[in-house]
Formats: sequence, C-alpha cells, structure tokens
Amino acid sequence: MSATESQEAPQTVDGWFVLHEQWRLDQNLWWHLEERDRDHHAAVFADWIEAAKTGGDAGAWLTIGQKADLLVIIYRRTAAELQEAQSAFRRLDFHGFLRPTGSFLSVVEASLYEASGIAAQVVARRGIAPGTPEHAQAVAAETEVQKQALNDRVFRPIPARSHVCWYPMSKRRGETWNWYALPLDERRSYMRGHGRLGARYAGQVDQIISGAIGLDDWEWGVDLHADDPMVFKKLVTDMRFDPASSRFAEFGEFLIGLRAHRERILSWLSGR
Ligand code: 76R
Repeated sequence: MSATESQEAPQTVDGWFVLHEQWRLDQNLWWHLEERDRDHHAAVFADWIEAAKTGGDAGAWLTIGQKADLLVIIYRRTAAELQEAQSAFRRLDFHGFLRPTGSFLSVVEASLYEASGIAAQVVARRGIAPGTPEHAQAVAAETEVQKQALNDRVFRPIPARSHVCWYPMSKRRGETWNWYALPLDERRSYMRGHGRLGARYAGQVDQIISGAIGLDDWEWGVDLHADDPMVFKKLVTDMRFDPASSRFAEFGEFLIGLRAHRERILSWLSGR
C-alpha cells in the first residue's frame, strides 16, 4: 500500500440533489383559522407536493414525536432546481403556519468501492489473461457497465414504502479509529462486511445513502424506507455491532415518518 493510495477518496456515482426539511405546525395559528381557509391551504399544499414530483421527486411524511410534525423530501437534478422547489414551497400560504426544525442538503451516492473488483471478476470469468492490454480494456469497459447500473440506481424515485427512518451520520476521526486515515483497501473491506450485513434485509428495506461532505454539517444522510418500522430497529441494531459502524459511525438525530399522500395530508390538516 503506497502513501498516495492510502489517501485515495472512494469514487462515487452521484445522483439526485436532495433536500430534507422538517417542520412543526403552529397549532395555535392553524386551529384558529376558519375551517374553509384551513381546507383551502391544505388542498393547495397537497397539490403542491403532487406537482413537486415533476422534475425529480418529492414526498411528505407525518412524523412522530416532538422533533417535527412534517418531513418533506425533494429530489432534483441540480442544486439550482432544488432551490427553486424550495422557493415555490415558501410561497404557499400553508408554509406560513410551519416552524422550521431542521434541514439537510446532500447528493444521492453509490460508492465505487466494489465496482472495479466486480468488473475484474466478470472479465476473469471470460478467461481473458490478466496483465494483457485486452484485459485492461475489458476491465475498463466492464467498469463502465457497472457505473451505468449504479447511475440508474442513484436516480431512482423515492421508494414507495409506508415508513421512513431518516438520520444524518459521519465517520469517526478519532485518535484510535480514524476512517479517513485508513488505506482504501481497509475501507473497502469494512464496506464489504457492511454491505453483506445490509443484504440480509433485501426486500424489506430500501436504503438511500446521500453524501453531504462539503454540503452540510454531517457527512451522510441515511434514509431507510420500509413498510414495517420494526425493520429500522432491527437493521440499525445489527449495524451497530458491525465494525464499520461500531468503530467508525457517529449519528445525529433520528426521525421517523409515515408517508402522507393527499388523503393523509388532508385528514391531518382538517382534523377530520
Ligand atoms: O452499494 C450497495 O448497496 C452495496 C454496499 C453498500 C455500500 C457501499 C451498502 C449496503 N452501504 C454502502 C455504503 Mn450502507 N447503510 C448505512 C447505514 O446505522 C448505521 O450504522 C449506518 C447507517 C445503514 C443502516 C445502511 C444500510 N452505507 C454506505 C455508506 C457510505 C460509506 C462510504 O462511502 O465510505 C454509509 C454512510 C452507509 C450507511 N447499506 C447497505 C445498508 C443496507 C441495508 C445495505 C444493503 C443494501 C442491499 O444489498 O440492498
């Protein structure tokens, strides 16, 4: 392992710019409105969420606990488009009844820790001798195929699940355990163990990892989407014992939400 190699940042395939925003409803103002005004503002908000799916994706979740009442997640191709969506939301009358309790800006990512290794395996199965120009070319071509598959993944719509578990995290930079001082190979091997553990939950959870280094106060956003919220508890517990997390993970606040399409938004905001 050379010194330059040990400093290598993992390459990523980057997808949607993502904005998480969470709010508390100002109950005093809201419930003192005339019913027809409430219904009107609520309907306009529900329409806006629908319309905001165009150009990326968007969704609303009703959250449990005092950290927030509402979580809104928006996906867009560019930071500028995300800002435009944010401004459109700010212009709604309904927005005036919301009190901010947090936001997070990040970019959906897939890391390429494994892509070149997988490409080398695919090429090896074809029987091309390593060390030859054909081999190098075949590995490069296959790596592109892997990247294209990852590219589709980082531009998927928001998973259609009934619950979300969202939290920010960073990797530790302590004296004993410093993720950023590890050689690439060691990080790859940690992430391989992490990925294998996660794969046990295939079909039960869709995880979206978004990178926020240079964009926000934590290094990643983690969104877990599942129909059974017990899956969050089990999966995150399992991860805590996995070395990639037990040695290196630092966490922010967790927020749990129930996906709110039009009807749930309207019943929440009307009390009916
Ligand atoms: O890309 C892949 O899906 C395969 C391997 C994989 C990578 C590279 C993977 C799989 N993750 C990767 C990267 Mn993950 N992940 C988290 C958390 O709570 C905790 O302890 C940590 C929060 C969970 C719950 C989780 C779940 N993962 C990352 C990274 C970037 C690291 C880097 O680049 O340095 C972070 C911060 C992170 C965090 N991960 C999986 C899961 C699950 C369930 C899987 C399996 C997905 C599947 O096979 O369908």
